[in-house]
Amino acid sequence: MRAVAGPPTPTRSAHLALWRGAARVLLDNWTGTSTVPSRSLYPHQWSWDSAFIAIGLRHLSVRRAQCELETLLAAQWGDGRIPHIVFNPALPLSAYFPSPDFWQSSRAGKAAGAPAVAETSGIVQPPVHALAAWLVHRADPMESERRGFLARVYPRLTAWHRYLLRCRDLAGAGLTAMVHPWEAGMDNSPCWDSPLARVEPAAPGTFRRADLDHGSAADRPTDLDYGRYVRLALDYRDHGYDDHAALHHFAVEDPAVNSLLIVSELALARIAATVGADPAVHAAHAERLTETLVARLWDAETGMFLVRDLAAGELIPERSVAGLIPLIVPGLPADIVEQLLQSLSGPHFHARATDLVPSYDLAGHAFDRTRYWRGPAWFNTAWLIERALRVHKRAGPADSLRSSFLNAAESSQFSEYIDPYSGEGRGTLHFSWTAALTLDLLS
Ligand code: 9WN
Repeated sequence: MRAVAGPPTPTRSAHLALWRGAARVLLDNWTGTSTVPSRSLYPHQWSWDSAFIAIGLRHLSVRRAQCELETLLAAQWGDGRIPHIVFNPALPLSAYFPSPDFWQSSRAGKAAGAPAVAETSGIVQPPVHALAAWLVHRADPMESERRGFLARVYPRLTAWHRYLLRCRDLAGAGLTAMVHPWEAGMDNSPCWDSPLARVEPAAPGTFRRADLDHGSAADRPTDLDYGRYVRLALDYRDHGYDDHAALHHFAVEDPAVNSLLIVSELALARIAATVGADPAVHAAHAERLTETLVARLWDAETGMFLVRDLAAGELIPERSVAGLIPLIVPGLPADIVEQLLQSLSGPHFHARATDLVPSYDLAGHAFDRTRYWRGPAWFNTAWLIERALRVHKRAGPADSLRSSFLNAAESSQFSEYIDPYSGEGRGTLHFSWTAALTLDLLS
């Protein structure tokens, strides 16, 4: 399959070097059927990474973007879950931890319908996929239709959302819950500190962290975090990845995950209308989820959404970028939109050096400007907030965020995240979603 850049546009020609650099990252990280987030730190296929990557790849090659999503969907489990990692069988087990022999998906996940053809993890990541599929379709609707792309992915995406809405509505209150910090995609967010404190960590000598071969220990989660991640994943695996049988010592309703589900349900409604299915059911899901998101996770006092800890039955008093991402939901009440916009530009999230939103409260007790999801600003969340600002017709702040994003992507060599005060790149370089979303903002 040949990657072809689309026709030049005025914005793109003004940023030709940046465009080429971003395209180079995606070409280098392409494996033949999908894209690795990073050749060194993350050498397999990740779920929400692939959704963001497809959104950028569509500007290079619509067919490659379709293939990215369909490779991931081919590893979907019978119960509808899309696993957070699909492993490349050609790599040694030492390439990444936890490796396939840890998850044991094809054996331990058999009853839940884990595929026999691929080894995967058993947990999930945020549902950006239907949004990505719709945007990939929109990049070239005729090509998409000719290849039957939407007709093929629609039943799989519907099954995915059904899994999240039925098997993962653990509180029975109408929101989807995440059962592992990796599922929310923001691994060591301070939001997880209190629910994680209840989890007995696995003994340090029982696993080996491959991430520290490639990333700095000061930027990554701690060994204690890892002990707890390992314990939670092993408990889930030992219960056959069965959501009803598992004990779920960690279970949270996350505002970012639920708002991405809403936006993806709205995308699914458009996809349904295009393939001749019923869009009303998806629009109804989106409406109900929006009402429930506000009822269960909105916190007027902080002026943002918070995470709900299901075991404690209460909201976790930590401000993180996950609580601002619901701004992407078009049907939010106007007063909530106003308060979110104020929070975004207020002292907890506006770092002056960059408009890229820090992952955690700048004034928070656990803020750490370099450690992963405890302060650094990430490009995928910036892209979501840029889109959110446009949903609510805030062109000025959206333009400013877009330009900060592009400057930071360029100066940091498409880094994984940046220090929100200095703008310095941190984590791995040539990170795929940073490059992909750069292409999208340039297009
Ligand atoms: C665990 C791949 C993934 C992202 C996550 C990010 C990080 C993995 C890790 O990398 O998580 O899934 O090993 O730290 O937190 O959002 O999808 O880029």
